[in-house]
Amino acid sequence: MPSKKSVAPTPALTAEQFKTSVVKHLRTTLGTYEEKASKQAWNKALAAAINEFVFEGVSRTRKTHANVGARAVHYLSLEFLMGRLMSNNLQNLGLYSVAEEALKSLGLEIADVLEEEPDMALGNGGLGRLAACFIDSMATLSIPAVGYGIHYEHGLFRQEFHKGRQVERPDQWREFGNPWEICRPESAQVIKLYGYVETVYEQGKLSKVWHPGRTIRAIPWDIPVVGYGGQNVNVLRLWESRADKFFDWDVFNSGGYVDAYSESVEAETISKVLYPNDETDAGKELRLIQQYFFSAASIADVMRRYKAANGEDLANFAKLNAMQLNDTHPAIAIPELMRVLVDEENFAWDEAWAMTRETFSYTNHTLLPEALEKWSLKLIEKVLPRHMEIILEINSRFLTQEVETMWPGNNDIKRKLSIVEEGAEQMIRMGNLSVIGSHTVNGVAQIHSDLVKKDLFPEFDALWPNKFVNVTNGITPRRWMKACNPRLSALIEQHIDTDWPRYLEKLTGLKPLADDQAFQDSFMAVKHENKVDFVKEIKTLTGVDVSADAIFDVQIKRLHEYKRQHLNLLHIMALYRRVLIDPNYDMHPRVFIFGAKAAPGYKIAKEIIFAINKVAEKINNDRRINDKIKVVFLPNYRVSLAEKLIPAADVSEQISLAGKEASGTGNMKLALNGAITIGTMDGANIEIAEEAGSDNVVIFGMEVDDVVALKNKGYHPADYYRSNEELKAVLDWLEGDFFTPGEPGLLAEVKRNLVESDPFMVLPDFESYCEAHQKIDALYRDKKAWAKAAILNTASLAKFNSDRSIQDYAQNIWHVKGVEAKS
Ligand code: AZC
Repeated sequence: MPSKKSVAPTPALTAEQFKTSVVKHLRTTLGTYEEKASKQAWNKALAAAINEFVFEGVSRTRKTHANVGARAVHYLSLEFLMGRLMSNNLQNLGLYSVAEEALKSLGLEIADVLEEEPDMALGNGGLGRLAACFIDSMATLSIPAVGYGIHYEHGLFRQEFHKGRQVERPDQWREFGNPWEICRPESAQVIKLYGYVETVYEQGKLSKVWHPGRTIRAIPWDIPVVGYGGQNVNVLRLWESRADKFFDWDVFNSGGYVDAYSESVEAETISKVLYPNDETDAGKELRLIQQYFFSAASIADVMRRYKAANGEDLANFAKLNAMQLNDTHPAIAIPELMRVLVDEENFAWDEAWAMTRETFSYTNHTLLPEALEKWSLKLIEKVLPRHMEIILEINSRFLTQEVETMWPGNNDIKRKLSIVEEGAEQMIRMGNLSVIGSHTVNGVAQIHSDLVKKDLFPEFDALWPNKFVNVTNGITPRRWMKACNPRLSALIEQHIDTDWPRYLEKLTGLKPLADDQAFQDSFMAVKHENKVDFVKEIKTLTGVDVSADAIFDVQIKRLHEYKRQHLNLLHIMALYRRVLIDPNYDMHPRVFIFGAKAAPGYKIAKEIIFAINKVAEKINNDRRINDKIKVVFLPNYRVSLAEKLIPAADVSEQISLAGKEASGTGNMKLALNGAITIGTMDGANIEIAEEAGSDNVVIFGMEVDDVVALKNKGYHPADYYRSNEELKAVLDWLEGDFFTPGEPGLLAEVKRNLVESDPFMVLPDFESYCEAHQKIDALYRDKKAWAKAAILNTASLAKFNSDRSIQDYAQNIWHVKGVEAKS
C-alpha cells in the first residue's frame, strides 16, 4: 500500500467550529441571520470565514519575503482569467470537507453555495487562463511573486444566443462586491499621460523633463492567491484607474455638474472594460493607455517596495527583481523602466539598459501576424512623448551597434529588425521591442518555440543564439482535477498518494492499472456519473435532451478560424447526411458539444456560431436519425462551465491548422481528465501524444511541412470542394434553406469563405478528419481498449502540470528559488 501522504494539512478545525465562524460572519459581516439569509449571503459569509485563514497567509508570506530579501518575480499580464476562487481556496487550504460538513449541518449544499460566486473573467482565453494557473503554481512553489494586471470593472462579455446568433452583454462580476479583494489605497500611484518633453541643460548635463498633460491615479486591489497546502499566499495586484482630483468643485459650484464629472469619467474609463479581442490587435488609443497605465503603476510599485527594503541605492534592483511580460501587451514597461532609471534616478543610459535587460523576459503566445502588436509612432508620441524618444534611442543604439557589428552595411536586415516599421505610417513593433529589451524570450510549446526561432525572429536568433527558449505550458492540477473532478480524484487516491496534486508524476502509479478490469470499470463509472451530471446542465442551458450513453465530443475554446470549429461542423453535417441516406448507418450515438465566444467584431467567427446553432437545431429535432447525433452549443462558455464539462468529456477536439495553435491548454485539461484527443500535430498536442503514447491519441491531417508545401504549390480550395462528393454536398447544403427554413442563404457566407479562400485549410484536412472520427467510433465501441487509453492519458499527463512550467521559468529564465513562508 502506498503511504497516504497529504500536502494540504487540514487546519486543526472542526466542522462545528467552522460552522460557528460562518454563522458569526453571516450575522456580523453580512448583517443578516440564518432564517432570512439568501444563498448569496451564505456564500459571502463562507468567504469571510475562509478569509480568516487567507489573510493571515498573506501577512505571513509578506513578512517572510521581506525578511529574506529574495529575488522576486513580477508577472505582468493584461489578463488573468481566474474563474471562481472559493472552491480552489478551500481545496488549497485543506478546508473543503470541513466546509462541506459545516454547511450541511446548516441545511445547505456546498455546490449550491459555490454556484453563487460570479466568475472573475478578467481575460479572454488561453493567455489569461495560463496567467491564472501560473500564479497558482508560483504560490504553491513558494516563489516570491506578484501578478500585476488591471482591475476591470467589466470582464469578458456575457454571451447569449438570440435566434442562434451571438449577442454580447456586459459582464457584472463586481455588481455585488467581491469578498476576496482588499483595496490598498496606501499603495496608490500617480500615472502621467500626454504633454511634452523639455530638454534641460544643467551643470554640463543634458536631461529630459516630461511635463504631463494629465495625471491619473492607480489604486491597487489585492487578491490573495493561496498556494496548495495554504502555507504560502501570494497576491494578484490589480490596478483601478481613478481621476487624480475626484471632481472640480469650482466647476461644480458654478453649475457645470456634468462637466465637473467628465474628467473622472474619462479617467475611470481606463479600467472600465477588458478588450474582448482574442489574438487580434485592438489598435485603440484606450488600449495603449491601459497597457501603459498598469505597466507604469506596477514598475512604480516594484520600485517602492525595493526602496522600502533596500534604501535608495538601486544597484541590486535587477538582481532582486524579475519581470515577465505575458505577451507584448506590457512591452511599454521596457521604455518605462528606462525612463525611471535615466530621468528620475539619474543612471547613465548604458547602465540603465543593462539593468533593464537583466530584468525583463518575454513570452510569445502566437505566431498569427495580426496579433503582433504595432502602435502608430504618432500615437505613442502623443500619449507618451518621453517613451517615444526612449524607444527611438533604444532602436538607434541597437541598429548602429549590435546589428551593424553582426551584419555590417546590411540595410535589409536593419529594416527587418528595426523597432520602427517604415511605411505610409510609421509603426512601432512591440514584438521587436520586447525581444530587444529582454534577456530571454520563450514560446509555449516545443513546436511553437521552434517556429518562433525559425519563422518569426530568425535574425534575432542568429544575433543572440541563447535568447530563445521553450517553456511548454501547463495547467494547475488543483483546479483542473482535484477541485473540478472530485470523483476521479477520490478514485485515484485509493491507489496513489494523496499528495498527487502537488507531485503530479505520482499519477504514473496508475499505469499498471490501465489493463485492470476492475479499475477500468471504476474509471469509466466515474466518467459516466460525471456525464449524467452534465446531461442536466445541458438540459438547463439549451433545453436539449441528450443521453449519457452517447460519446461526449467536446470542442471548447475561443471561436477562431484557425481553431477550425467549422471543420468539426462539416464532419457533423457529413455524419448527419450519412444517417439520412442510410438510417442503419452504424455509429455509436454522439453528442457534439461546443463552447466558444467570438470577438464581437469578428464577423466570420460569428457566422460560424450561427451556422453551428442552426445545424444543431435541425439535427436535434430530426426524428429520422433516432438520436444518433445531437449538437449543443453551450452559451457563455467560461472557466466555471469548463470545470463542469471537462470531467464529463470523452473526446477532446484539438483540430487547429498545424503551426497555428501555439500550445493550447484545454487539450491538457481534457486529457488529464481522461478524454481522448482527436488532433492535429500542432502545439502541445504533439507533446501530449509523446507522453500518452501515440496509440492513445488520434492524430490526423497535414503537418507543418505539408501546410508549407501546399501553400508554396498554390492552394486552391475549390479543387477539394469539387473532388470530394461528400464535402461538396455538405458545403452546398449550407447554401439553401435546409437549415434555415424559408430563409435560404443565411449560412452561405460560411461556404463562400471556405470554397473561395479557406485561409486555414479546412478542406484539405476534411477527409483525414472524417477517418480519424471513424477510429474514435471504433475505439469507443471496444470498451476495454477505450478505458485503457483514457486511463493512460490521465496517468501520463504529469508533464503538463503548471508547477513544472513554473519550475522551468524559475530555473532557466528568472533564476529564483522558492522561500517557504513561516509563521
Ligand atoms: C494563446 C494561444 O493561442 C494558445 O495556443 C496558448 O495555449 C495560450 O495562448 C497560452 O500560451 N494566445 C492567446 O490567448 N492570446 C494571444 C494574444 O496570443
